[in-house]
Amino acid sequence: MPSIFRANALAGAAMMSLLAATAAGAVPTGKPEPWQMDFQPAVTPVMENIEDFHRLLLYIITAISLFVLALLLWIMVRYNRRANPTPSRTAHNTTLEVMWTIVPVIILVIIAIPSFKLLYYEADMPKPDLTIKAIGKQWFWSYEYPKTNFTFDSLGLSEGDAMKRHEPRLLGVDNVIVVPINKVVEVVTTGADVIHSWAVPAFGVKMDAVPGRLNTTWFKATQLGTFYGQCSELCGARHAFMPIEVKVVNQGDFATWLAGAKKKFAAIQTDTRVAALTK
Ligand SMILES: [Cu+2]
Repeated sequence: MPSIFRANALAGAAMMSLLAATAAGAVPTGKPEPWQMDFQPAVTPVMENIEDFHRLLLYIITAISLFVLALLLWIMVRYNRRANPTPSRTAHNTTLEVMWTIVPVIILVIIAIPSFKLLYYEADMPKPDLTIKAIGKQWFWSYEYPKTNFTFDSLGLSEGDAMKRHEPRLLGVDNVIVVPINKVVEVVTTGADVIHSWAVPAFGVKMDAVPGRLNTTWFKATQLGTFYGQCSELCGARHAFMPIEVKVVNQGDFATWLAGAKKKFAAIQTDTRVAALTK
């Protein structure tokens, strides 16, 4: 084998093993990595299901692409001018036309079934253990823990502060959301000015935060760690500077944090008119 081909084969093999390592559940870092090619590793059941669905689609599109490539190569070799000097004048083939209509329909149905299953799974929230309200503002997030009655603002760190705190650039925040592991966390989103979107890739969560509306999503983190996300709806000049940071801790640490947060952060000021309406 010429050395250039051998080098290519080696590079190919290395790439395949890298992809396999990523697919086979790499250690979650909760943030995007340089040269990352796949999703961030899943840490919630919803994201695991999204990954499964993505893998199914990947197999299907790879098979279709290879099939089309094989057809193209076959036609180029078998039916070029030299190999086939007198071409056939056939214009229709009913069987073939019925087949190339029916087969894609069957493929779409095969995709639709798990797709709807996943949509229902995401939409059907289990009974929440904890509720957090995320309010998108130009350009930061405010969070409320309604059951424990406190609220705080969460601002993206400047580059200097991020470096000092060993936080990733454009992802670290000053006040982190803390949640317990293996608990269903309900996230209620809304916008204070324009539409924002609360998204954390490792959780498989992305929900628009619309002024005048309350949208609901949920996650159940099954691993400890810090997970990052970003506003995912173009909301103005500093859209790129309103990151999301969620720390998943065990129940004991959560209780300690909650006790401290109640003292540190302000009580939620319920608008008396809203309170009267919702009584
Ligand atoms: Cu935004």
